[in-house]
Amino acid sequence: SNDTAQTPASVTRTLGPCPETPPNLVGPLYVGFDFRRTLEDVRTLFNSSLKEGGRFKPTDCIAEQKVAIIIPFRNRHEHLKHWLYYLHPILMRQQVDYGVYVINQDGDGVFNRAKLMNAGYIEAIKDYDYDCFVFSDVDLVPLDDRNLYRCYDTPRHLAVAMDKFNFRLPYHTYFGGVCSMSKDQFLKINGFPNTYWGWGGEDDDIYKRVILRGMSVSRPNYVIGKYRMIRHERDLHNEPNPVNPDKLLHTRWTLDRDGINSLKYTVKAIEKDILFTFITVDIDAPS
Ligand code: UD2
Ligand code: MN
Repeated sequence: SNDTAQTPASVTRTLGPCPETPPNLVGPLYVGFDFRRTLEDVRTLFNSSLKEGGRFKPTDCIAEQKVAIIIPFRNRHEHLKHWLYYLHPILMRQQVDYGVYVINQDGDGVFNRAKLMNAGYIEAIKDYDYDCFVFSDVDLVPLDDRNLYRCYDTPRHLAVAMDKFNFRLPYHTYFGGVCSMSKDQFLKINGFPNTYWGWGGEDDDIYKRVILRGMSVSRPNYVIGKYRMIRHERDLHNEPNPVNPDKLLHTRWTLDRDGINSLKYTVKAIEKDILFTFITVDIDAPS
């Protein structure tokens, strides 16, 4: 007979891989930075879709990559709330298995964006088996959700067309703002330099590392790669450092000893918000 209890379909169905092109993308997006928006508003919006620490994975398919989003940070809460408001739904539509890591520099010594990103890489892989890393400024929001936050055959520069540069690259080898690298690609360049204190140069050093290790840079086109940067003044303790441009002449020789293999920092606190993991690190910054 045929009357044996049937197992519900939801239990037996095994999830397939997510489609190559996420099906629910919308393309160009409206982005505005309403100062009345609060972090609490953003929490209310995404509370039910996220897991503690700003973690998400699609429920209807298996994402091919596990992506850690690393944000170098200090005293930019005003920007973070907008970033979270826009990026969470974009990343969900992109069907990414992801986590958001805000790497907060402790104290008020000189800022070091690249060293914070190195620390973010190490902290993220302690948390989950990530194989792809997207490094993003806190003040950059993509204007098109077809700009996929994932890794490619070569290191990828995602922020190719920013409003502040009239939606063009400021120069051909520009690598600032947002980039992605697989674990292999990141390790191939020994991560990022730890020695660029203050504003400027570190993004060019990273670009040089990629080229010196025989890789090329992949990019979206100028339509898909549009971004808005939240307008801001230069922060305190992040002055342009005049020694940084000169350091770029030596990347070829410093790459092997200044990077993820020489990174030293101390974790002061790890706080899990529903929207992000906030990791405060002491990176031994000069005052
Ligand atoms: C440009 C590049 C950036 C980096 C920087 C030079 C763009 C859009 N970005 O940024 O990738 O190469 O030049 O270092 O052109 N931050 C804090 N608190 C601080 C200082 C910096 O959180 O006190 C973080 C934050 O994520 C910020 C990022 O560091 O977005 C870059 O600093 P910025 O926004 O002041 O520099 P900007 O816009 O000239
Ligand atoms: Mn900025």
